[in-house]
Amino acid sequence: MVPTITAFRQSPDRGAGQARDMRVRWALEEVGQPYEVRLVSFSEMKRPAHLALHPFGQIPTYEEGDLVLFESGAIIFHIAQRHAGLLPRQTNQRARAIMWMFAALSAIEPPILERETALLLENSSPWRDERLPLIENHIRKRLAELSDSLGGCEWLEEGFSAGDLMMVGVLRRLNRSGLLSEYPNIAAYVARGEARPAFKRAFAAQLEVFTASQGRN
Ligand code: GTB
Repeated sequence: MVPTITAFRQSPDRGAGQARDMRVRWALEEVGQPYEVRLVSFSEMKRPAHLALHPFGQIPTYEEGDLVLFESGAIIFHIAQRHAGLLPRQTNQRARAIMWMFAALSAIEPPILERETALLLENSSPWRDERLPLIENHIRKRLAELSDSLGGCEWLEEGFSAGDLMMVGVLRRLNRSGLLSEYPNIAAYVARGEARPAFKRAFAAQLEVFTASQGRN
């Protein structure tokens, strides 16, 4: 059964592939699973039909027969469990790959989101200039720790896994921040992820949505 995911009809990132459908597309491309995409506008996301799929009125969602999922982490975990290619078969290696998925979402992504909030929503707030360096230092601390963990390895564990997909998906939100280049092995790790053919196919697909939306305007 071909799953259907949802994505922004008009992504505010103008095709930079920063919305979270990008990670789901990437996972589907890695395992070779074709998928369909239903595009939704911001107002459609808050209507009952979409809220029935996603209680918080967001993208991405994932529908596969009777199964409806939201939360990119849960969706990617499901894809990785259902198809070969993103999680090792060996129990302990599999557990460690899953651990990195959680680490990406719960240890690395939160300060990155705080930074985006400070830049986008609190830019004219009086506390912005004091808060931003604190957040960026928190991010640096996490990147330094991750850099030590990765060392000179290609991926976080033995081979590329859903843990790397999630980690690269999260880290690339910093692509334009200048922070990644302070940690050359992390910058190279993100570039390795983005160089994967499956990533490129997913990126091209979401960019196509943006390009088409420009043609409609
Ligand atoms: N924890 C959820 C998950 O991982 O799936 C978070 C889902 C989420 O934040 N979805 C966002 C959304 O639907 C889109 S990805 N927002 C609409 C709303 O809440 O009303 C977040 C996002 C949006 C835009 C950019 N950008 O423009 O760069 C980047 C990331």
